[in-house]
Amino acid sequence: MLITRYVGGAMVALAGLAFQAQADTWDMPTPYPDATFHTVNIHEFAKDVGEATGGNLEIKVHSAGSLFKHPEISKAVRSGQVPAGEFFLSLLANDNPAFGADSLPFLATNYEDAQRLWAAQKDVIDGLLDEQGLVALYAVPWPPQGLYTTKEITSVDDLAGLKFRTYNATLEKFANLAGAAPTQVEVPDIPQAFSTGRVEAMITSPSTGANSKAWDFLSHYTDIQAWIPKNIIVVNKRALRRLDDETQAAVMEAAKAAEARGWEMSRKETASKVAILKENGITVVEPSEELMTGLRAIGAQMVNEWSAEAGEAGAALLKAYQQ
Ligand code: PCA
Repeated sequence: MLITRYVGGAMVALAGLAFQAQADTWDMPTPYPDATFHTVNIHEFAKDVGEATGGNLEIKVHSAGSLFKHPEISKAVRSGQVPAGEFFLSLLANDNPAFGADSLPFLATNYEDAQRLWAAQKDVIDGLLDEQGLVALYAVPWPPQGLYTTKEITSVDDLAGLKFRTYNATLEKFANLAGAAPTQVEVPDIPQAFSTGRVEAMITSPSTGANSKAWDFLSHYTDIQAWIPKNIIVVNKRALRRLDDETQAAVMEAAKAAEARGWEMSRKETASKVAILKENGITVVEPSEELMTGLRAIGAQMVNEWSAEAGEAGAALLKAYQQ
């Protein structure tokens, strides 16, 4: 199916040279299932672009890692295999630590701070993406990240040895420092990873917990509000420049609206999804002093190490954020 798509895509690209007036179709891979608010927002974005361009640019969303697996999406857009895509921004932290600033524990834990952090990150990230032939369309945060377990957790010691589901290198490090045993699992695979016993705890948002039906395999949600990480939607620079000026402007306009709408959706998700967790029998608890002190100490160590790695760009970013 994938091969057919590529062959089809190549033919469309060639035909496009002969028939300039032909409408464009963009295949857009995304990592998360359709019910995820990020994906809902992307469908809305695609619809806005279609309408604003009178059908000149059709964006076809391929959700839940169906066209490319999550770790492949940024590379697929970079290489031009697809013109646009969505991914978890901090997955690029290997390329440059600046990409991972929003996943640092306890640096930005409420929406106001997250917004200021994004403002401080934006220019640095635009520059880094530009070097990769990418243009950022917009970024939207997940709700604050909380702790899901099968028992009450009152200190970092309680996490020792737990098989811990993670989603990026930063969380893997956090889990390791907390004495847990991390395993990377993509969102669509969460239910199976828990039901087969590969993992038994995780840190993620109320959204991902509720959408994964966490109550089927977990009992406690501790509201540690550890960080507010973002998804980013990027486009291949050449693919964007190939569009006529009006269509490019329509894409950028729709992106701006999608960013504002997405942040609003994220805020609303927090309370509504915690309520769903409760309704389904999850015990929602406020973290103990002891747990928070322990987790914050790990966070402080990680921010220090990040700063050392991130060099001047990181220092500038932190300074802009802390002002
Ligand atoms: N959900 C995604 C990323 C952060 C979040 O809240 C996940 O769990 O992978």
